[in-house]
Amino acid sequence: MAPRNVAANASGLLSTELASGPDIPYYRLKSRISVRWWVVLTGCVGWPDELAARYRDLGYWRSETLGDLLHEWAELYGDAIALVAGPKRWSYRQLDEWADRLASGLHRRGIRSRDRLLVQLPNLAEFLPLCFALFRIGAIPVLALPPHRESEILHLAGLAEVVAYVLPDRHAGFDHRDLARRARSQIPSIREVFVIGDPAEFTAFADLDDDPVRFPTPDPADVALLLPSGRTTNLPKLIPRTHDDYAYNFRASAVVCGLNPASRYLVALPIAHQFTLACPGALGTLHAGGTVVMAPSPSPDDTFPLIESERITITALVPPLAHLWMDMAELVDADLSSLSLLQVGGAKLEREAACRVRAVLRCGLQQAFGMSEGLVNLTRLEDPDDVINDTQGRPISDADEIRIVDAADHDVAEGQTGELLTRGPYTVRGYYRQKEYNDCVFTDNGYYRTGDLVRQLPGGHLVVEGRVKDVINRGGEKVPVVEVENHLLHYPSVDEAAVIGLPDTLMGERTCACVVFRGDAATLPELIAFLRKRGVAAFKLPDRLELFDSFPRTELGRIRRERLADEVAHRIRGRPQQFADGA
Ligand code: J2J
Repeated sequence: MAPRNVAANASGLLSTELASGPDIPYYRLKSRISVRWWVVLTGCVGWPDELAARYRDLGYWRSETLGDLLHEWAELYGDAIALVAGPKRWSYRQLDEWADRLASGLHRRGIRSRDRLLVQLPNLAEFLPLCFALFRIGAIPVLALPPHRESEILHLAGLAEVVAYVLPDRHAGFDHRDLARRARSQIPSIREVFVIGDPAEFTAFADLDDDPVRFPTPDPADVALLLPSGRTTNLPKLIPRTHDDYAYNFRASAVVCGLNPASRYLVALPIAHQFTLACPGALGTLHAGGTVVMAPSPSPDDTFPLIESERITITALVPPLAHLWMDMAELVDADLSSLSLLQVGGAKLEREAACRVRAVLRCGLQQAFGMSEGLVNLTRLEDPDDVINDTQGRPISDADEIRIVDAADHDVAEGQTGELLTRGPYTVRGYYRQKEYNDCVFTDNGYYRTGDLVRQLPGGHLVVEGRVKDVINRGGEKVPVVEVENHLLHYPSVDEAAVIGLPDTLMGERTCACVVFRGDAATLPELIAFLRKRGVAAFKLPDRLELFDSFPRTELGRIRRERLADEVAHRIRGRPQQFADGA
C-alpha cells in the first residue's frame, strides 16, 4: 500500500467543545468539599489537600518549578549538548542563558506572571527556551498545534484571554501572520504578536533579548501550561498542567524509557503535543541529560538523514507514520542502526504492524497510550514480545489509579471491556473554565472519564478496544465531529450533516461526511474548499462524502450514527474505496 499524504497530515493531534461559562472562582462553589482550588489561576481545579500532601510526601511531587529545573540541568550537565536544530546546537548552559534573556525580554514587553500566551510553533529551537522563559516568569503558554487554523486559534485565544501570540512567519506553505492579523482584530486581549522570522508589522521574536533578571519563583502547585484536549466533540478545551504534575509526568516517563545522558531524542511529531513534549519527549530527555534534536517534519526525507547524522536513539510516532517509515526503510538505504527505541502511540498500533517494526527498523518498540489530560501507559523495555505487540502498555506510575466501568459506572469483571477512568499525580482534575463540562467528565471523587474502552490483562497492561467518546481518531489526530458538522451546516445547501469514522488499514479511521442537501448537492472538493475558507484545520477535513435523503433517527430525534456507518460500509462494499487524497 502506498501511504500517501500521511506525513503532510499527521502533524496535528487534538481538538474539543466551545467555551462555556464565565471565569468562576470555583473554590467558592465547591469549598464545602475538601478540594483545593487554585486561587491564583482562576477557573482551575486542584487535587484535594490530603492527596496533594501525600503526593509530596511520597516524592511524586518535588516542589520544583519547570523554570528552575532548567537551571538545575545547566548545573548538572553544563556543556553537554541539550538541543540541536538544523546546523545549530546549544549546550545546557547556553539554553539556560537563552531562556533567561528571553524571560527578561518578554517581561520588558509587559509579559507578567499568570498571563496566558498562545504559542503556535512548529519544531523550531525557539520553542524550548520560550517555554522555559514563560515558566520562569510564571506566565502560561497555551500550546496550539501548527495545523490549527482560525477556528481553533480564535477559540483558544478567546477562552484563555491570551495577551500575546507567538508564531512563525510561514510554515508548511501557510502564512501564520495572516492568522495573527485575524486573531488580533477579533480577540481584544491580544496586545503583542511575536514572530519567528520576518515579523512584518509585528514584533520580531529575535528582539526579545535582555540582560537576565531573577523573577519570583512561581508556586510549583500552580499552572505551568495549558494543553488543548482532543477529548470532546467540539472545539478544544484547555487542560491545566502544574509544574509539580508535569515534572513528574516526564520524569516518570524518562525512567520507564531508560533515558540517560547518551539518549538522543528526535522530535519528529510536533513538539507542542504532550506525547512529544513530556512522555518522555523533549523534556524527559533534558531531565536525563540527553540531547533533543528537532526534525522539521516527521517524513522520512527529513528524519532518516537526521537519525543517521545525529545518531538518534529514541523517537515517537503515530501509527500511520510508523507504516510510512517502515515502507521507506525497505525502499531506501538508510542507516537507522543508532535507533534503539521507537515509541508508537496516539492511536492503536495493530499487532501486524507492531511485529513489523522490529523486523524492518531493527529497533525496540514501545506502545504508548496516553492523553494530554495525564495518564500515560507504556509497554516496558523488558516486556515479552507478545505484551509489546498486543497491548498499549500499563500506567507509568504506581500512584496512577484506574477503574474500568460499565455504562452504570460499576466496575466490570476482571478482563472485561469497559470505559477507563483514571486519577493520579499527573492527571488533571478539571478543564480550565469548564464548570459544567467538568461535572460530566470527572466523577465526584475526581476520576477522569477517558472515553476509551479498554480491558486489562492480569499483569496490568491495557488493551484499547474502542471508545465511547464522539471523537474520530484519524491516525492519532483527533477529529471532533460536532465541530466539523457545525461548519458543514453553514454550507448554503447543506440541510443535515453527520461526520462518522470509517475503518481504514493505514489510518485506523478516516472521516466521512454524511450529508443531506436541499437542492443541489455539493462535491467533496467544494465542501473541502468551503471548510478551509472557514479556517478548519487540514486534518479535520472529511476524507469522503456520502449523500443521504434523510438520516435514520432515534425516537428522541438523535441521529443513529451506527446505522449511517453500516449504510456507508454497505455502499463501499459495492464500489471501490475512494478517499479525498486518492488512497
Ligand atoms: C489507541 N488509542 C490511543 C493508543 C492514544 C502520550 C501522551 C498523549 C497521547 C495522546 C499519547 C492510543 N491506542 N496507543 O498517545 O502516548 C487515544 C485515546 C486517548 C486519546 C488521547 C501518548 N494512544 N489514544 O494521544 O490527548 O483515545 O494524547 O484518550 O492527543 O488518544 O489523545 P491526545
